Amino acid sequence: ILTQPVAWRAALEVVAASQEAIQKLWLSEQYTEIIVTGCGSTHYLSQAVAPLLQQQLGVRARPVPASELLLFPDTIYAPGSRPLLFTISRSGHTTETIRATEAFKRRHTEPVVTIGCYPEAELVALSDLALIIAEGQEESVVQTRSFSAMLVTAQAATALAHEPQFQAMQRLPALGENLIKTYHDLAKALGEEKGIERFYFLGSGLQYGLASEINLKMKEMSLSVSEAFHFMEFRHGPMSMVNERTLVVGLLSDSASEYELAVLREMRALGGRTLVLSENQVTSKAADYQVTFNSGLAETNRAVLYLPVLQLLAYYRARANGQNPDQPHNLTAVVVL
Ligand code: F1P
Repeated sequence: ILTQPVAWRAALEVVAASQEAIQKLWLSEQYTEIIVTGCGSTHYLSQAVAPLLQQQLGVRARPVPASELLLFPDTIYAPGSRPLLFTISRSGHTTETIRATEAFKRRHTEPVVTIGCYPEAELVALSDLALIIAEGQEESVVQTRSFSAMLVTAQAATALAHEPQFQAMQRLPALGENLIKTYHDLAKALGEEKGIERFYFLGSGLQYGLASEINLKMKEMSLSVSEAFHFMEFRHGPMSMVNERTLVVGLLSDSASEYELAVLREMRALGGRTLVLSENQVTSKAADYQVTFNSGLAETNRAVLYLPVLQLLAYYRARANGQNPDQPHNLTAVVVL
């Protein structure tokens, strides 16, 4: 978790090296929509990447778990549509993702793109374009460094459709290092705070997939009560779970922050505590604790900055609960059907 900005730097280099192929793909008229797929963490990464692709490239894009794509293709592929398949897998060996890709190739002639961390993987051999970040490899079963490196890869690849954004993103590794240094103590203190028993991660738009991923980190590493919701959805029922032992974590957007801050103020009034992650400092009425990026980057380019402090929060909660954060209960690094 602490050294991951090194992997972000490597991700930016991999994208720069494939610049021509990526730009050619974005300009291609071969496809009419993009389906983004993965499993577990990489499904949540798909949830973050699909809205990013749609916003940055102006093409319809949606996330689908690889198992659904494999088992229920007729609920996903629309008649007459020409989808590009965008697969994401740390290992490149997860059976559901591989089988869904093979089935896609039997039905469609459109390209397959993959992001992963292992160059020799089966999924790489099935793809027309592979962006592989070996620096993202990690020993833990839980995805942290790999997840953020693959996210930077997707962000940087879409930024190539808007050249100045790609240049601005070169600042990310330094920003990440600084963020980890500044907020490590806060993450540790909150992770170890036994007065907090429930965690809710709220994110909307580009941030929903990230909120889901951090919820998974908290759950699998520390076996805590943890859920993710779209900001406004939280008020339609789930907020009945909020009490003085609750931490509500808000991954703030740029465009709807007024609404999101109103939800957080409401949760504080119900007795919950709030942690807000945002580009700029927010009013203390909405936040008990704050992580401020001050990155100067557009929302489409800085998503990865939401991750390290929250990964650390889950790590310290796991330690405080007596769990091994690298090797959660019942999990293996690669799931085989
Ligand atoms: C997908 C995944 C991981 C999870 C665990 C089991 O792996 O579900 O997200 O943390 O390691 O496998 P991959 O396809 O991204 O390698």
